[in-house]
Amino acid sequence: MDNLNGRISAWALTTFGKDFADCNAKEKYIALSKALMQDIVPRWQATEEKFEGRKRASYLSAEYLMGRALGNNLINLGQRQEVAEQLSAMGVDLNTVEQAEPDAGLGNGGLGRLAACFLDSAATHGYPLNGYGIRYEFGIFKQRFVEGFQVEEADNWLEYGDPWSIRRADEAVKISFADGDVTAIPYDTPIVGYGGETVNTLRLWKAEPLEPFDFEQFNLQNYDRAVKAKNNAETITKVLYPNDSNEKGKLLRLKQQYFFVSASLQDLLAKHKAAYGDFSRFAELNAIQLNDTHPAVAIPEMMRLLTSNEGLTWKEAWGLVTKTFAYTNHTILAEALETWDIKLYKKLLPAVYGVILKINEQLLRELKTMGVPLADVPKYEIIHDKRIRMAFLSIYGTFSTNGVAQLHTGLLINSELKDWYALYPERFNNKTNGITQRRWLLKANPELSAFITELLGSDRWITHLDELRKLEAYAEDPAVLERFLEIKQQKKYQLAAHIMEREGIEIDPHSIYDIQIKRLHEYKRQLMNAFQILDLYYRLKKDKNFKIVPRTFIFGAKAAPGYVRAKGIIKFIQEIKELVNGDPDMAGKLKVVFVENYDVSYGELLFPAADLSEQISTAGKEASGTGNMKFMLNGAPTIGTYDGANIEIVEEAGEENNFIFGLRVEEIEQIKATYKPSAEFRKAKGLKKVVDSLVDGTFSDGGTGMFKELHDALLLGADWHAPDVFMILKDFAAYREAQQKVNDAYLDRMAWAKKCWMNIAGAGKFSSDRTIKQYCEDIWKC
Ligand code: GL9
Repeated sequence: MDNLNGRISAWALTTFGKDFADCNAKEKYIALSKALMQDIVPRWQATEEKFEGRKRASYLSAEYLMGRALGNNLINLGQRQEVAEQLSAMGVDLNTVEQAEPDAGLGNGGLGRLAACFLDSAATHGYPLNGYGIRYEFGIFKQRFVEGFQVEEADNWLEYGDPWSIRRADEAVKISFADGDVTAIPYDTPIVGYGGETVNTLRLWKAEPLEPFDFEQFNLQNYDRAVKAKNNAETITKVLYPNDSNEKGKLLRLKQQYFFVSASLQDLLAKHKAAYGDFSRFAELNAIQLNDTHPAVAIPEMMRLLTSNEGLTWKEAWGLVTKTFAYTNHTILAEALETWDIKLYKKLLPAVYGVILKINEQLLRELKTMGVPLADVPKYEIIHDKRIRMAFLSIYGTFSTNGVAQLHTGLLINSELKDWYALYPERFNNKTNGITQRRWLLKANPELSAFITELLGSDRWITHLDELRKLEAYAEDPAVLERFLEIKQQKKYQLAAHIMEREGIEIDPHSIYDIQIKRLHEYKRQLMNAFQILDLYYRLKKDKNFKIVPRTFIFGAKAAPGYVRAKGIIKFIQEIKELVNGDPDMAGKLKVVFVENYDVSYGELLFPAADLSEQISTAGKEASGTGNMKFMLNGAPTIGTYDGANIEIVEEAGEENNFIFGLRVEEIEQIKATYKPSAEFRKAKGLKKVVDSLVDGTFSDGGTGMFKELHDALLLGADWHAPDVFMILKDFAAYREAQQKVNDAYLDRMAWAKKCWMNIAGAGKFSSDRTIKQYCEDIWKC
């Protein structure tokens, strides 16, 4: 970077009132990032020019789980090495500065992180894709453990300011709710593609009052009332709803959805109109992707804007909407399919509700002309039982509906949405998820990256991940496998040091690192993993001659604050951790770690260090998964079920290089009506003892009753649900056996290394570059 010293000094001086040398790490991070922005903004402006007049895609998403930006931007600009050296000459360590950046955690998990990977891939490959979303003042909560219980704290990520975003007050728009109007202020963040050629935009909206405060009330000394409108407005974008998959009936959540959707559409329409005068070319020049149903209100809102504000006829507007919008479905969990009580819509968005009614009426007419029998009509109604079915609105109002892995799309077509598939088969398609190799290999694992580049004689894999297939040629090469194992060992040492520092737990760097990191959810079956660990503990206790390869089980997971059962599972794992780690007999054999506050940055340390990737969801429940791909790319075999993208992963890497077990979707379908968990309980070795531990006094849940509740949910059922709906007890024996196979396979060092290597070689398909190219070519046509 030209004149780095001068630039960062100037930023330190004018932002913090001190010399760069006197700044703390957070301030140094801000000064350096601001200096970097001076290089980024001109490229950003040039990109804007480059794409003028071309078709653009807009990604509408309530979540973007970006993580840190500094290291990523330095890498994508090709400046990391140079800047590190320049800083080092000033006595400053770049790593320390990078780590001072707070994660931008504006998402819950996979869905938000997918959006972040997509932005990186689109910018890298020169696709005109911009993101639209919400600038939450507080992102996903910070997790702390107090006596093994999860406690949530506010994530004040903006405390020192955000050097990457630019507030554009001149492009503010007005958003109207029945209870008052607010202003939406855009904050633009540059998305720098690898190579720095294309810089796209992530535009996040912040809610503010129309007037900063009410002077009249202030003069009357009614200070609370003077700022009431301000507080009401700012509440809209105050905090991310910390829920995985579902959020039921919250007025504020509806406000958030409508707020960012209306702002984004107004923005797109105004810009188009300014350039072209009318909307006759809008669909030709715009594609809008709905990231799940969270932004589905875009469909009626666009109709409203075009018909009421722009004077288009209903028919013209509908044609335009259904040529512009496309929808991605990310889950088939019944409780996650969003519906809204019509009362909320009527109260908050009466005009939009009126449009939804009309859309529903139009659908019913269309069903009639298509010859759908009257008896089948209720199956399709968008408004049904006094609720709005957002997935149905999304399918009907778009030209494309996609699932996120082959199995998932198949389930949508054949069961979950089969009625809609019968109506519009041409709308349905699959786009298997992917991840960006720039963050998840190049940045997170520079050691392995350098080795791959050396072997391939080129770094083309950084933008063309299929190149990894050529690594298969080295799968039997002992020198190559040795080098791989050395690198893996290095990453394991690094993680061990971090875990020592952050969690205060010493782990054996030569043990198997067996890692399950993802949101805490019953269907992901962290509880089954916990049972298996406890079973292993009891077996080791009972039989002193039972030999295993030392194993470190690592968990990372946040539970939605209101999800009591998930919190009970966290506490249960923590209790097992205390038992195992506190038992001297387990030294050199078993260790359990639950990392606090698992987030994107922690993930960057965990994925590269893993020996085993836990992907053990109940078949049919995990739409895709993307963590599974991050492990694979870093050379960790999967122990997992035939679910989501796991199926495609073993297709690419070879079943013999992974540990697949358990019931398949079809088998579950067959047995679920007659399934009796208590029978399994008696049959499967070791199972009774570990399940009983929930209620026999082995552990304490601090008197909360959580463990008894977990136990009963498995054996008796609860909340009108059948017992053990996620078939933990049914799959336990198969899982235990698969874990034994892992142990045995690990004993053969070279054979193990080969499995890891074949996973890396097969990871090419799972680049989000491939996914985004498919969206571009098949859906957006941009
Ligand atoms: C999810 C699915 O559950 C995952 O299987 C999928 O990989 C991602 C991205 O497509 O989407 N859907 C969903 O609601 N979440 C997902 O992770 N949940 C969160 O993001 C918390």
